[in-house]
Amino acid sequence: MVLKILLLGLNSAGKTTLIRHVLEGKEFEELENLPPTEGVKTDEYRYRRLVEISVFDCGGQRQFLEGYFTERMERTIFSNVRVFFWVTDVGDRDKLNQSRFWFKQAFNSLKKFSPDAKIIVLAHKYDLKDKISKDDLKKYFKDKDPLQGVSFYTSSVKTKAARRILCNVLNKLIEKTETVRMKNIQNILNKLTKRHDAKVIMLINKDDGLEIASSISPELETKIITKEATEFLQYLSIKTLIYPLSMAQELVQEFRKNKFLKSKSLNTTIYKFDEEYLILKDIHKFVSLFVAISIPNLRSLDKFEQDIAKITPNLLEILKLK
Ligand SMILES: Nc1nc2c(ncn2[C@@H]2O[C@H](COP(=O)(O)OP(=O)(O)OP(=O)(O)O)[C@@H](O)[C@H]2O)c(=O)[nH]1
Ligand SMILES: [Mg+2]
Repeated sequence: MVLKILLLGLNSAGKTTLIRHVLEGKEFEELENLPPTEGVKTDEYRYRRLVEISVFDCGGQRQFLEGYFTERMERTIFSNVRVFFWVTDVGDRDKLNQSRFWFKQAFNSLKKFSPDAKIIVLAHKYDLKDKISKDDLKKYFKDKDPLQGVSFYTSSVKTKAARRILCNVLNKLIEKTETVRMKNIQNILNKLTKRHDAKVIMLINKDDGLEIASSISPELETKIITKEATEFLQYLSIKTLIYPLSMAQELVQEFRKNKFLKSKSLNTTIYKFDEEYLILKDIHKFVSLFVAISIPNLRSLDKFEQDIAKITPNLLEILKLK
């Protein structure tokens, strides 16, 4: 099953930045100065390594927009859409009128070719100080039109709100179709967590940096994620903001002191402080394991690494990477 996502909006609204931020795990600074998108750009992604997503990112310059509604292109663009994002730059009041106009065209085409698509208007660049509020945008877009079933959300690549919104929407879509696979992965991680009394074991998709599944020791579950833990995970390119992962704050502070242990294997990085270890291990070109664990001696670390080697084939099989 491939999920088709359609992104439209006026030029410079932030569509390409937004989608690459979420699905390629890149931060705002890495995405500055992207060239304008020429016509329709399609890309395939593996969201959380669990589902295939086909993104239609449509350049928003006027000459392109006009083309999308011609008989030749309309069907191709607007058919089989699961989620439609209309991206509006909330800092650009002068173009709101145009944005509303083209949104309504797109809305009609969607109703014709993908009547079941989820329709979302993003009040994007919400980090800007001078902006139109989401509620005002909603009023303006709705006008006299009820726009049944259209949801409005604020979004920003700078504040990570964009990642939260897009992931929420995508997670809901895959919740039902991927339940069994997710449960199977979860079970494997839970067993390992229990066996070694680990604090956190997370399986991560390297493309988007997002968690595929995680297992957290019960005593940590109630703690809220700290800012420092978040920063540390970001340093490791793990995007956890949307997950209720908790981490011991002390581990992160200790990490700053830069104690650092080399592992025997090249694809593993181990950070050690006293008896606490943070392990980041690539188990595949596309997948890593992140582990926070307390280990009394190197022998039990060896044992833990052996257990990881044992479960790896199963995990890869469930993720269809074998
Ligand atoms: N402040 C702020 N700027 C953003 C945000 N997202 C994107 N931008 C900026 O908006 C500008 C346009 O971004 P693009 O992603 O190229 O816009 P686009 O909608 O793909 O434009 P076209 O391809 O021409 O349709 C860039 O300078 C981005 O850095 C955001 O969340 N906040
Ligand atoms: Mg673009």
